[in-house]
Amino acid sequence: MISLSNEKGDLVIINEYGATITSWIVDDKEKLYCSPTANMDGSTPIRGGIPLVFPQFGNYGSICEIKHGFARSQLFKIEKNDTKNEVIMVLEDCQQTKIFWNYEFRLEYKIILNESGSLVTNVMVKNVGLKEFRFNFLFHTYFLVSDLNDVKILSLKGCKYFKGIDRSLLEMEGREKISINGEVDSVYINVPCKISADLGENGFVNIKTENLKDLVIWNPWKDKCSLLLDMPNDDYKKMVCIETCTLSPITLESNGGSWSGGQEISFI
Ligand code: TA6
Repeated sequence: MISLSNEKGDLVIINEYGATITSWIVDDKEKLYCSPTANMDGSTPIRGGIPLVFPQFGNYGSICEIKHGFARSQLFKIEKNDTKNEVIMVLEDCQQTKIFWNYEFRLEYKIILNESGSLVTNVMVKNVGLKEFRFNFLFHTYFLVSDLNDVKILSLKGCKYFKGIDRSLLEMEGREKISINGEVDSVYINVPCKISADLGENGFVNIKTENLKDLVIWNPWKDKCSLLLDMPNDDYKKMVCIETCTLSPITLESNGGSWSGGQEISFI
């Protein structure tokens, strides 16, 4: 476990499995949902916090054989952690990753807890092999909410999105404020690089992205939540995932092709 802190006592906790941020406390308040029954030992991806989805989103795109890729349960190495508020973690191809995705890569993940309390997560993916590859990348951020009825996601009016689980229906978002009152699993394409959400008592969040032009909103609601073995049945009421991502696959040429992207999340 790695922890980052700043002068005013804000705190970030990171589990080496998946380099998953499991807790982010700003002004004494937890901002992320992490399931009390999540597995923290790499046996399954951690249910909550900020899991990293790489190299494939869901089961789409025929990129690799594992849902949401493998990065979220692999053990990352700590590359640099010489200041209290910053860490760089790295995942590289190994025998195990090659079973799912036979490419040579380096994924560098930098996490910074700023003095203001904002959380910066930046990723750099490099192709260090002889074959070109394609990938998706996604920050699967679970925000903590105390009353789901109060949640309103803003900034998406006018964006195109795939509605529903089968992702077959492309619609135009007409709502100024998106509320969660049933199962939601929507993939928005080409969203603005500043997204805001009102999480009620849990605060007003701004998400600023770089090179992540798509966005997923997810809440499993009652029925789907009861199927999740690592989450209490009623906990869908305590979370909403707002996932910044790049979904049209990025292609990296062999021998050094690289891509980077990231987000800064801040509460006001
Ligand atoms: O990002 C949304 C989503 O793909 C949903 O369809 C839902 O399955 C969710 O991720 C969680 O997936 P997981 O494999 O963590 O159960």
